[in-house]
Amino acid sequence: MMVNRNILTLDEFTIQQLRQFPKATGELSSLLRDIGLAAKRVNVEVNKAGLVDILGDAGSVNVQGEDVKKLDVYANNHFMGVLKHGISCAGIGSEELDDFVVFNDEVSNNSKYVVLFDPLDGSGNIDVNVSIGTIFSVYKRVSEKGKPCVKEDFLQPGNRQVAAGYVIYGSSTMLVYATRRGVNGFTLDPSIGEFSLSHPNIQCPEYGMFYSVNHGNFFRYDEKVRRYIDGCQRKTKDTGGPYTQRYIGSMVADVHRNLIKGGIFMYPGTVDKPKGKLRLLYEANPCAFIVEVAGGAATDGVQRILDIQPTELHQRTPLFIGSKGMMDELELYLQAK
Ligand code: AHM
Ligand code: MG
Repeated sequence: MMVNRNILTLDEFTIQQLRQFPKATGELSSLLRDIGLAAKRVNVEVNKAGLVDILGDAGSVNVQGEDVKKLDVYANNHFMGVLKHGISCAGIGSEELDDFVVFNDEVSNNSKYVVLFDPLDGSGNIDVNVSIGTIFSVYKRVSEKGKPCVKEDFLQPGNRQVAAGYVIYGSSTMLVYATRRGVNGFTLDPSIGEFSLSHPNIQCPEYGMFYSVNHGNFFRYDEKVRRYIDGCQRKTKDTGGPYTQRYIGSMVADVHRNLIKGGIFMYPGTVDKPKGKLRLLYEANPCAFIVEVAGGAATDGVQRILDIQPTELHQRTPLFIGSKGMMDELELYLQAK
């Protein structure tokens, strides 16, 4: 098979970016390469999950009170291990762990960044061969270099993210990441085992045809949200509708589709869970950062996701995210009396 040498691998791309900033230390590039490596290893396990005894519950319950799947544990340990042995990360926070982890060795204490991640999002889909993902978020630490990282490093608002991204383990495996300079997507090329730049400079279309929401919760949503969903269905061809409903149950996959094709994803609060289900630090913030850099928007229904000051590692937030034009339209419904 001919290999297209014009296509950059993730490593080549990060090095190319680095070369444009001769004063940069290369720590972020190295961090992204570490994440790419962990993603490739997790991908191998995800692909053979049906064959080996790795499906199903690991028999424990995570800090959110949900069953932990074996693959979640594997992904969590893998991302944590790779970051610990790298040279750029002082500590991590994970959706699967109660508390943040301080690496606390000489190299790590001198590292610039902390990473927060959801090792395997959409884990309810593991057993049925539907796309799942990893989501990550990178912050420059606020604590003093040379010392172990501290909780404040992890409780920064999303607008302080230096980079964020996700990996989709789907029909093909992709890594998408954003820095303030842009969003780029890399598809894993199995013939060389490398993530290769397939979606340079991703821009989220201003409008799209998709709305993604769990309709099963419809009668538990606030009336304004219900009116908006109703509006999505009532739109006529003249008004650019009706929108098509698509909901995978893996946020990464839903957000990815809407990022590429245009659309809106919602996980609103419900009567019984006013803050919804999704976690601010591990799910909402990284996705909001990526979508905003690509030209879209993300709110909790009242304020911009990225401006929320976190108070707890595992806090939840309602989430509305997607194409700018559709988010503006949603806001009209949410602000209506
Ligand atoms: P998880 O991190 O436990 O997998 O939960 C997050 C997932 C999201 O990927 C998805 O959008 C949502 O939960 C689906 O939840 P629901 O089944 O309530 O619609
Ligand atoms: Mg999750």
